[in-house]
Amino acid sequence: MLAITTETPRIDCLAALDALASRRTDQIVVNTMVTAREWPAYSRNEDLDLPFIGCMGKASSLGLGIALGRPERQVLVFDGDGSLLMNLGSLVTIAAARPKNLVLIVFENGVYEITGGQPVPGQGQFSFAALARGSGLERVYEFDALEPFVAHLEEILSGPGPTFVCLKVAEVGRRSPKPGRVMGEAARRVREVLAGT
Ligand SMILES: Cc1ncc(C[n+]2csc(CCOP(=O)(O)OP(=O)(O)O)c2C)c(N)n1
Repeated sequence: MLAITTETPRIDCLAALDALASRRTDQIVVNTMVTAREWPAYSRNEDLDLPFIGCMGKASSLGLGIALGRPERQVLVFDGDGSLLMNLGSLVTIAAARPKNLVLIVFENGVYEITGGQPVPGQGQFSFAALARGSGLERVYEFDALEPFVAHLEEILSGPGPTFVCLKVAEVGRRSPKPGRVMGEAARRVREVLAGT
């Protein structure tokens, strides 16, 4: 497990999305919670984006299913901390299924940001990285500063998964725009791209 901590307490969530967008190539990106609202402004390959709206807790499971169904294609999942807490069992399932092509990134901001910033239970008392390790995942990263995250991004994206990344981010801090695309349309477009049409 790699845990890099510095004096900078929290990563700028939007800067992290920008860094991910600039290194993302042809990966499918499942994005949910605050990232579903903010990712469209950064994504350079919207045809392979799957916004997952309202389905709190399920992004990691959806990402696993897609990764197993399309093993030739890397799948990135951007999850919320409250959301992942609702489905911690998916970490065990992912570790057991061992999808080489899955990268699960949890944006840990400590709050339910899109519903108004209510605190996520247990803040500061638990560690996603430790939960991931304890679930059987081996490639586990945790960052609380942008620079080391960016420095490790290539390694994160190129190494064999399943890979788990915890980003300790600050709240975006504004009312993020509602996603413009509906899930059905996005899923149809992803299917078309994968089918080569
Ligand atoms: C099963 C279920 N419970 C509650 C909600 C309402 N809800 C939608 S998003 C959200 C908060 C999400 O928080 P988090 O996963 O931490 O993501 P953030 O908004 O901070 O990015 C809540 C409570 C829901 N959509 N589904």
